[in-house]
Amino acid sequence: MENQIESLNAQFALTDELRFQPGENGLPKAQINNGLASAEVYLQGAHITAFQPRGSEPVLWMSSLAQFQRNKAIRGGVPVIWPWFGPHAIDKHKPQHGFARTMEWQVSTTKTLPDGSTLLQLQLNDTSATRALWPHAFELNLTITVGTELTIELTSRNTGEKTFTAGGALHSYFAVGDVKKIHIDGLLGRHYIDQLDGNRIKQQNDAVYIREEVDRIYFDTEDTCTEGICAIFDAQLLRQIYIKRSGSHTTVVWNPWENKAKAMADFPDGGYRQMVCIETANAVDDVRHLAPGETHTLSQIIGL
Ligand code: TA6
Repeated sequence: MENQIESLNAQFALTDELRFQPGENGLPKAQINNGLASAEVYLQGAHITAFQPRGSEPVLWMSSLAQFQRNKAIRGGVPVIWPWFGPHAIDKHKPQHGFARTMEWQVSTTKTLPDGSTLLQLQLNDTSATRALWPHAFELNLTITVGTELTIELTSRNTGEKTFTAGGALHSYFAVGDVKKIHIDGLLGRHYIDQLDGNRIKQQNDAVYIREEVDRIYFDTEDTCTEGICAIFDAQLLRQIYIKRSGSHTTVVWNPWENKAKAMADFPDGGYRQMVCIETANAVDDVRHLAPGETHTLSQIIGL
């Protein structure tokens, strides 16, 4: 572990701005601190676990019971979901939400940008372990830019000989003061699949309020958030978190509420009050079909 950290810092550290160090449970992470913001990214899953613009409260929610076990999903932050969203369509024994979030990614680039932001790029390629789960050759790049905004770009490339179909999501957990005192704009008029009511299709006729368990996949939301603001209005923290997305026609909104929170070992019982997930996704019919050599980029820009 120490050699890995030393080698990473020798190759990729940026003086006083980006360094690698052992994180929770010794898992390697990048610690980013620049004049604009701070952030943390674990190599396991290319998992962003913190983002905090200077002078603001943390933007992402992390579970206090997150387990940071090798090859296990980390609860909170921004899990990278790929190459399928939700349970595997055929084999329920395959990991929920795919394998990208539990594999160790490689660092490919670090850079200080002219505006003072910090860029970190991580890469995941197919291995015998991934091919055993999903029989395709791929290159996955996650490009993270930490500045006054957090920009996350997940680019998948088909490096094989046959077309593949991939879904995914940037499964972002946002920190709120009290979920009962927020509302979410940007989804008005959109239809959604209510995963808690027999996958019935419903229409959003108001802002989104969270007063019970919510698990919805909004669709035909292409550019919803860039046309208007897809945003969390937080009356307790007196702030608005906006989310702009591209490469996605589906947006997932999730809050486990009390019972589901209690049922998850890595989720504190009352934690549902301080978080909401708004996920930029390629889910359901929005999966992407990539021919050999083709790429797709799913991206999310988060700001205050
Ligand atoms: O965010 C939507 C969702 O698919 C929910 O149904 C819930 O399962 C959540 O993801 C968390 O999934 P995870 O596998 O991280 O526990």
